[in-house]
Amino acid sequence: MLVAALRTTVATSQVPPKPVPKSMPGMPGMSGMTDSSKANRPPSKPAARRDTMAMDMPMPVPMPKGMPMIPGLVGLTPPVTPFLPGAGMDVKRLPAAKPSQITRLKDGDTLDLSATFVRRTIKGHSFAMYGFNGQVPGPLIRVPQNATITVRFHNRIDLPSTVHWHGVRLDNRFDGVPGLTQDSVAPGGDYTYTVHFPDAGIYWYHPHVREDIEQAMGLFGNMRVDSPERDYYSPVNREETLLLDDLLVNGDTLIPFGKEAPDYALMGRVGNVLLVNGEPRYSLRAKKGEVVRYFITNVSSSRTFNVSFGGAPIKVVASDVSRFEREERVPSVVVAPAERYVVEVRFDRPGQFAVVNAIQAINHYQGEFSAEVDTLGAVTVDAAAATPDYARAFATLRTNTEVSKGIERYRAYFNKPPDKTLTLTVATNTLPLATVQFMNVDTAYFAPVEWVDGMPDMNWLSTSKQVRWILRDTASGKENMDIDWHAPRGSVVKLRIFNDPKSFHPMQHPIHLHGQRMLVVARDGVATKNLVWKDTAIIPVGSTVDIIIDASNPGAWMLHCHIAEHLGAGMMTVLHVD
Ligand SMILES: [Cu+2]
Repeated sequence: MLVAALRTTVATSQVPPKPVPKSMPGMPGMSGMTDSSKANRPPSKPAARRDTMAMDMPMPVPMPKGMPMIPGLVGLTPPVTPFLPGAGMDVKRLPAAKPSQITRLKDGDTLDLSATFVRRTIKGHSFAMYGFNGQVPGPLIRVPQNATITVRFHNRIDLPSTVHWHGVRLDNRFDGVPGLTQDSVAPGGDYTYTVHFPDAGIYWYHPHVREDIEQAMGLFGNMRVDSPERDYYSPVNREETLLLDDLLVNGDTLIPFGKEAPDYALMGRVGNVLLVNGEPRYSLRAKKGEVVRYFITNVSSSRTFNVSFGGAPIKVVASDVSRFEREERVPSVVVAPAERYVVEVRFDRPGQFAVVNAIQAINHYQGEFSAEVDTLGAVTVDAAAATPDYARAFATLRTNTEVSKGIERYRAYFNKPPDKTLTLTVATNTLPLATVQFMNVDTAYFAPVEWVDGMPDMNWLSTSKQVRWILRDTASGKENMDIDWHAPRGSVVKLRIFNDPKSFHPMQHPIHLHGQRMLVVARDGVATKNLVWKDTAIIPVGSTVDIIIDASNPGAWMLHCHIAEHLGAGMMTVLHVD
């Protein structure tokens, strides 16, 4: 195939130009202050910048083994100023990131939440990164259902920021979207949020400013909302929280981000180190027969995970905003960026259970699909039996009739014509010629879901200056923020989303709606048999997905792709619930 031939011929005459070291002017508030005891004070003088830390764009970016860069791309760099948070800081002097700690709050309580610099050591390399309250992941905020808490956010990083309370149907003023519900919080600034939790389940918080940088650098944490019902979930021996992430590392440094605009705009930044709770390896010691309830959140910028537990039986219980109508046994659980799943796993025999991400990779150059298994960690199960023994409860697949009853009044809308239809597509300009030529061939085949980045060079070189990801309103032809979409409060809206496989570079999009809950009622005309309330739904390439929105929470709410770089490349609109 033409492209494969292109790929295997490395031009030796093209020597990458020596990158010009860029200083990083205009990044205010680089305070170097990370001690949490000082977190409430404004930043003082900037940390000294050492010349040896001046930043270069690494050349080339990490490529999969045996895959050289396309000759036409060798020597190119993305048309943005490279930016790495904390460049020039003495990493050794930063406080080491602490693991997430549980913060139990009750109705009326107040939490101080500071975004600061921390030192993270990953596979022997230390990086200046971000954390909330010195922790990565940030504190696990645990609250009773219907609690209202106050969160005093303190921005002590070097970029403007906010906090978005993902999946929480709260008061619109506190949704954390700059330019829509608030101004972004400047470095050194503060903002007070009131967060009300109407729904039980697992949620997460993260900035809504340059997610491609801030989230990737460690600003994320979970909120767990406890139902007052004692048997809301089945009895288990243990509960674990898994935040799935990845990080793009190049030797002993991170690949810089684009200062003015996100790079990796085509596919999003897909890391080459997989992380669970911020660490490259998850481990747990359990007893024979132990049932573990896992609360799983995908906090990565772009990667979709497919998680399983070494053959141990898995029961899927809940997702974003509710439990499922019926519990089901599943071989694995697919989690797109920003989605959550609650699963129960029974480790029924002694031994090692590998926690893996098993996916189908696509090699864009050869047009080949191949199975790939990454180990995320391991559960070591001892011979001693767990007590109590929850084998019987685990074997029971519960029916949550309350969930079905709650959905009943929406069923009349399932088969009506859509109120709104969106097409997902992309527009590009001034991409390198080699990339354009390649894409014209590449689009001849596509994967419904791209699990890995099979074209890191083209992806790296693309920025949101050249790539515009699009939500297009079929009726008006309007795109992204030009769509003027209103729904009366209390209405039920049927939204149909079609992911156009004929676009320049088709890709799956995890579409997230703020402040409301929604049901995925059909995929490609096939009705969903087991419903669950969601706030994020993956739209595979070529698919048509029907969504019912419960537009019950007034305000201006973002609807956007949760791939951080796609959001950064414009893939967003607003639903006004009047
Ligand atoms: Cu997207």
